[in-house]
Amino acid sequence: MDLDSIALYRKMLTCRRFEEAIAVLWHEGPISGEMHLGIGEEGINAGVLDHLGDDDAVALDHRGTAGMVLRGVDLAAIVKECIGAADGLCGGMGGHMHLFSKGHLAASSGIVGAAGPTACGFALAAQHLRPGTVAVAFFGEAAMNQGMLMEAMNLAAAWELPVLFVCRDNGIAITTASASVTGGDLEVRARGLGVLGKTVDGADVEMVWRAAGEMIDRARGGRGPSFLRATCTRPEGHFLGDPLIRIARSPLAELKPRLGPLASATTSAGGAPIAQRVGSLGRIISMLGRTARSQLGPAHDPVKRLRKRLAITSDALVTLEQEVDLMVKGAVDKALASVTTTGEEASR
Ligand SMILES: Cc1ncc(C[n+]2csc(CCOP(=O)(O)OP(=O)(O)O)c2C)c(N)n1
Repeated sequence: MDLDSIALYRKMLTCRRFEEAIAVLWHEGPISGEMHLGIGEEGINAGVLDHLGDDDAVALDHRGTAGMVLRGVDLAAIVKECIGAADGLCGGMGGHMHLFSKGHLAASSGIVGAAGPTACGFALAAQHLRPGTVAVAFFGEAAMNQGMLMEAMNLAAAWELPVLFVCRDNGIAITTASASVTGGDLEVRARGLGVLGKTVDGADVEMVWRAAGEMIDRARGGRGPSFLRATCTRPEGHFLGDPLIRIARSPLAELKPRLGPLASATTSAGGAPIAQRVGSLGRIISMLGRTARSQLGPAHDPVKRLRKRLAITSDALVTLEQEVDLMVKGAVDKALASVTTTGEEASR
């Protein structure tokens, strides 16, 4: 298969616009609860999933909305699911963290690390029932410290399962710097289990596409599992409304109402020794600085980066972008126009 950068751009932009539309619905109220989006990860999602055919399978995590979009799941059904509508993708009972489509062989789970065993199940079925097909697991770097994912990678190597493990590494698990709780190098860890490992810049979709293509071809040919670690940054942070990102974006406005409570917590009698409290404050401030530097830079945006490199006339680019905007808007409008009952109400 040849690399088609324009087609990849269309896919990435569709994910970006769709997730931006979901964010608007979350801010305006129709979608409630935590919302984890993959804005900033489009290069990884599109670069990997571009290689899959209809009979291949995908296991996603709590950030699986874009994966579902790229598998061709109906956008309006996803919107309705996020809203909790009875006619959503999963009857309105799963929400954005538990999107599932049997027809697309795509399943997600909010349990960190669960994509590993799920993908192994898909890959075992592929090995026996659909030779030549593969399974892909997507997860964050924090999942690499979950036992079940390590067990899944071990079994995948022992049974030579046709599976690709894709680790989207943004360096932070909610508010924990992953380096502070992770031993060694993840690529080396995968190799230690007998799984081929490679690291790429996840903001460079063409680099992801090439690496994933080799690994998926290898799996299709019966040569076993691989692990692709793709670095990325997420301007929205862990979830919409992420306080770390809000403070990193506008420290003065956000910190002002917090200064009083922080000062009294640092100086009040009792509790941890003062030195320890001051040390904790220092760690919070350095975490904010690191977040601002690492997550918010324009250079990390995979969509903008590819757009600059496209060999396309400006008229054709405008047309492509208008088509994507219209398609996403049409799907969201369609979903909103027909929402009546929530899944919860229907099940009562
Ligand atoms: C087994 C399990 N432990 C803890 C959680 C709570 N939790 C939800 S997301 C998350 C961090 C995940 O970080 P990572 O895997 O790196 O993915 P990211 O959110 O950065 O994409 C945690 C700890 C969970 N959902 N499941």
